[in-house]
Amino acid sequence: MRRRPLLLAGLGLALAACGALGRPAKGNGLQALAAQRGLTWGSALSLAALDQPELLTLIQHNVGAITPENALKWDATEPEPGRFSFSDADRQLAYAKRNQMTVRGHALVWHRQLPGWLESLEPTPLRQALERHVQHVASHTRGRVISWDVVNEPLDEQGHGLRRSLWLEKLGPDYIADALRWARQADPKARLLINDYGLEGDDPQTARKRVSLLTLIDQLQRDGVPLDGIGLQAHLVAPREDEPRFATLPAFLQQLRQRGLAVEITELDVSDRELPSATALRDGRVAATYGAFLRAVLPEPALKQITTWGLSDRDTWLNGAFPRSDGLPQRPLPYDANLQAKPARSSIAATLQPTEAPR
Ligand code: 9MR
Repeated sequence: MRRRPLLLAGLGLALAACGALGRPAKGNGLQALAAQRGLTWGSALSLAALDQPELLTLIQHNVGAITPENALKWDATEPEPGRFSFSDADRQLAYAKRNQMTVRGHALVWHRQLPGWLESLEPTPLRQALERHVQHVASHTRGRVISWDVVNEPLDEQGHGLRRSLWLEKLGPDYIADALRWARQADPKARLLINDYGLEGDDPQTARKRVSLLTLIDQLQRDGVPLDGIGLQAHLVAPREDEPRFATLPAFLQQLRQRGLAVEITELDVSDRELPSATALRDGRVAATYGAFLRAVLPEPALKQITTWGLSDRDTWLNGAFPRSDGLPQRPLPYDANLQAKPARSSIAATLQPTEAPR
């Protein structure tokens, strides 16, 4: 137990279980297990979930934080210039408050889910629109969002520096520093993050993307830009042949910590799209991938929270984006589409137990 002695961890669990830490930590729910390690366990929350009482029961049992899956994105919050709309987001924030959950804000600046009017703007009005958007949205949620994905997916997918998005093409690289500064002005207490994917594996492309990120961080820090942490989305793929490994991840997390940054796992799921059809085989390999990933990240003291991108397979985005070749629905999350716990859930719970991987 690196962070604190076992006795204190036990006290933390007791406090968490009786709600003294301000978050629900019911019995053997994932939040209760994560709280023993000083971590928060979260899930993305879809709008549809709010109308599914059985799913909500499961969420309340397992989750201490939610991330509105789509309701805080630009197309939802500012569909027309200067006309802001928070009805969906506010329903989700109210749900979190009622259930003593914290909220992750996602996302202030991204290259997707943008309203059409934005894309035709010239650089000067585009920068003004970005400032107004960041200031307005982050002010609206001030005090209700614990951490913000201020800039989402700014890195080039192949690891060649920054992504050539609308933002980079029209505003140049300063849009990242600007957005972080505006977010800090609007909500001084929220943890401000850059969030991206493809940073977890051991392959050369991941290695390049990590260098791009560290280069960006170093530049921002030299310029005194407010940046509190990095979000690793962790959209993982269960490997077909090899055992899942995350051999290089701990050293990368350490590089982030050495820069004074917090780390959050923000969109964890494990795609089974490369695996054969048999359910038991898929579930086993997905579970093993969760276990291996958590064993790599849990010892890292900079880690603050872990969020899965949905809790049950009925919520996953993966069937639309990466359909399996056999047409079967994917099984990437801790619970199946009928809300039954899967081996992934057992693997997560076992790995969170303090005896499994002391930190
Ligand atoms: O889960 C989200 C899905 O409902 C949306 O249709 C999709 C649109 O781009 O975005 C999904 O969430 C993404 C997240 O915002 C950023 N990282 C990748 C996620 C999966 O695509």
